Amino acid sequence: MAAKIPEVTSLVREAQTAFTKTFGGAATIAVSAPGRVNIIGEHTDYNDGFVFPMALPLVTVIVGNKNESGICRVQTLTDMADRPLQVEFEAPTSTSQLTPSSPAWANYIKGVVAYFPGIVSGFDAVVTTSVPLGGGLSSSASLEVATYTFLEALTATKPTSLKEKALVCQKAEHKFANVPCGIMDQFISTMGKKGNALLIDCRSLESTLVPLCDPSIALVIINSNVRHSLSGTEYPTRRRQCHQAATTLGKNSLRDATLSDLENHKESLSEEVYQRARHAISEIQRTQEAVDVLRKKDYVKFGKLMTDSHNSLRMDYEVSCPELDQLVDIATKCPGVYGSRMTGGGFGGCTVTLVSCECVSDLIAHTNASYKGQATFYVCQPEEGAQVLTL
Ligand code: GAF
Repeated sequence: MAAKIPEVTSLVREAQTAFTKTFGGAATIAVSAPGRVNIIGEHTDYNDGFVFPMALPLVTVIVGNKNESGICRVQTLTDMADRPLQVEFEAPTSTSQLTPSSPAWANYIKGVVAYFPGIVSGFDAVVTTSVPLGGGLSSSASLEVATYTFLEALTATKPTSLKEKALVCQKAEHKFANVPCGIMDQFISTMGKKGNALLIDCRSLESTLVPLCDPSIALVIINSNVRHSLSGTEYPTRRRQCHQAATTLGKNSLRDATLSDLENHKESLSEEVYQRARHAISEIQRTQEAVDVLRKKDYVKFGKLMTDSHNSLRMDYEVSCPELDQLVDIATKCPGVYGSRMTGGGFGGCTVTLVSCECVSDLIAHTNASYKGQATFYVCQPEEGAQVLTL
């Protein structure tokens, strides 16, 4: 069976109850920011390429209030590996600068507080989330964007643009979590639109809504429940290899390169760097082609491009893992499945599968029967980006 996704209102209620218990009184501000699934265009954002994510009904919620103490006090209801689950830090002033410290979960919040373009005085807040942690569905970005949205409501400061908001959240992740991520996750969590996926040009930061509301198809997200993390060396190494390939090809980024440019420089690149570049260049092309065929409702071609993307991530980019490969393998053998791929940074987390609507339960049954681990299933429609909620 597909997992039941908690209603936003029930997350808010749970956070409100905890707020009253911990801080007293009732929170007057509530915000939410979604996780995302990337449908195609993986490891292309930091190559100035295209990505095609949608916002999920899985969200991070923050409720809270201003306080008069100059201290920011935050409690999380999520059972994080790193403790404590409640932190306090001084609101930044010219004399107190924030720096990352333990516990790690609080750094995503501190980073956004540090770079927020308004004056943050003290606040009390409770955070909760339905985005699975380490599931490759952007729990980190949803926490950053929820924090920014909370601070907007707290201080009545609006960003000059939603792009600026996404960029501040990305900077928080770079500087406070030490992950040199691209812009995709913060962008979609900020700008997602119900009923639409978003084709994002990660060079110009222009985006195009692509309606995704055909009742004959479904996108099924399958969590391998293998925890992934971007904080190791693999992600930065991939980024560096792409940069190295672009430099050798005489390009600003791999967005400007073609596969024949790559072939012409093959001798000057190590086999590994050549493969990384082949993934990035072909994936940027695949993403544009995929959106073209999706607009024509050619799900067969779209699905093939999804599966090609997975194979490229597996063989050339080497960011998949046996569990994700097994899930894709099972899915692509199921009747009614158009295509399937890993989604997000890789090394664990989720797959995304495009399947004809009437075959969803067969896909779930086949996966449960054959997958070596314990999978979780989400059948999702595209949702709105971050919002202030009415209490
Ligand atoms: C992670 C990063 F945060 C994104 O910026 C993106 O690079 C993705 O991995 C891979 O496509 O989610």
